[in-house]
Amino acid sequence: MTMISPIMTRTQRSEEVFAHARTRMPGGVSSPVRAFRAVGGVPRVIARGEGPVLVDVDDNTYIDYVLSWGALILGHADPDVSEAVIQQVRRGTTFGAPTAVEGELAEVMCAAVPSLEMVRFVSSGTEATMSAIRLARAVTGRNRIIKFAGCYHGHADALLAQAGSGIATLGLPDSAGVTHAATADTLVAPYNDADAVAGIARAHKDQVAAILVEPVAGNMGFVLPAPGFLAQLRAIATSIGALLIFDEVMTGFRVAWGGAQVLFDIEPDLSCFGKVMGGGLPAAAYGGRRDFMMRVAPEGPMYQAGTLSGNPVAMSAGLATLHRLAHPGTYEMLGRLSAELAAAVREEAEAAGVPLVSASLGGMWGFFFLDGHPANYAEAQRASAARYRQFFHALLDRGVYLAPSQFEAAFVSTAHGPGEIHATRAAFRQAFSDLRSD
Ligand code: KE4
Repeated sequence: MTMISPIMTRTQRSEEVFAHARTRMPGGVSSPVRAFRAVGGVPRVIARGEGPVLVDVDDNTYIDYVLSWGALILGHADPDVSEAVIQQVRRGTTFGAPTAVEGELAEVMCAAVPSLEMVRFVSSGTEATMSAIRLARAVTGRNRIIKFAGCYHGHADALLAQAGSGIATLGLPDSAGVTHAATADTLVAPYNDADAVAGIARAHKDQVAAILVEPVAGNMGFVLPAPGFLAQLRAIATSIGALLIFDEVMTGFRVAWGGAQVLFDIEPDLSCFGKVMGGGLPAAAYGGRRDFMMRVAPEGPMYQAGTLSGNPVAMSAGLATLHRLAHPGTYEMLGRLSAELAAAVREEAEAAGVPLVSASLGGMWGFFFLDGHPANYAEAQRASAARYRQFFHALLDRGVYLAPSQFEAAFVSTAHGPGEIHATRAAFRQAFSDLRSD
């Protein structure tokens, strides 16, 4: 059982290491969210992970609900995954040539996900979604992509688009360096608004190559699809001859063995995976129907490649992870843990008189400082960032590590148990007491 550390003041070593990092890396980080800009304070420099726990360079201990943004569904340094990686490293890390383990992982994924007949491995979720939309354009001969405000699909130019004024207008660049041309074919609709998508589809119907969606949103905070939303997207895509692409980089093997598409009984035309299926190493994939995937080079005209795609170390980590997840009862256990955490934060907030809604699905959960569940990004943005910031630090000081941004989801692992849940509920209670006294 993880003991909650007392209120912590020790961040000296993190500050020293991070100060140097900032001299050589923008923001001192390899990915922006890690810099704590949304919550302020000192990003904790992590020394090691053990099961459900992180330990930072000042030897502070945290129960981890970020789990490398969902990748570590078995927890940190899982013995089976570590052994599989070590064994492979001893045989060589990468050959730039076919290996048996790629086909083994592809077989497990295609057996688990009914819509998958073939997959192509890549090294990041960004590559997976970027390639999936290229494939959709190759298959349909069309250019336009419909995505949803608040859904994040990696940093490919075409997907760094924000909603233009009015729903049916084309996307506007959402990052410096992204050109108008790059987002000119990206249409942005509100999440959970199938009528808006139908409107866009009517306006652009024979130009739309794909509808790209996170089947459960995890990048605007944790937002579930409204009943029927995903089925409506399926029907709209079919009606206009566009492909439906499920970005399951976060939800794949996280909310259920076969991903959100199995939970919601929707068959997308293409799917993207990452995080969990890489077992904590850089691996991702896109896949779908055989006739679509046979358009991918070298079988077909759509080019996509990668030096370390399918490298045997990441494949071994992913295969070891999925073998463990296939055990009966795993997702029921993960679902219980997430539901207990969602209930705990809601109950402690209620006891403290703080408006808060929470939800969970499989190994994912989340909450908002709102008095009603948000259906989309605009509603999620109404949640108090200041209150999240206070809550985040009150928990961090008590040894509970949530995402340093309210527009993220929280996760659990098979390494979390009743002790961690009990300690986390206690930290919630104390943190709400801090909020009340502020
Ligand atoms: P990567 O390129 O970061 O491997 O995957 C991009 C991606 C694609 N699709 C979905 C649904 C995703 O959630 C992600 C990446 N998720 C973020 C967390 N919100 C990764 C953390 C980060 O950017 O540092």
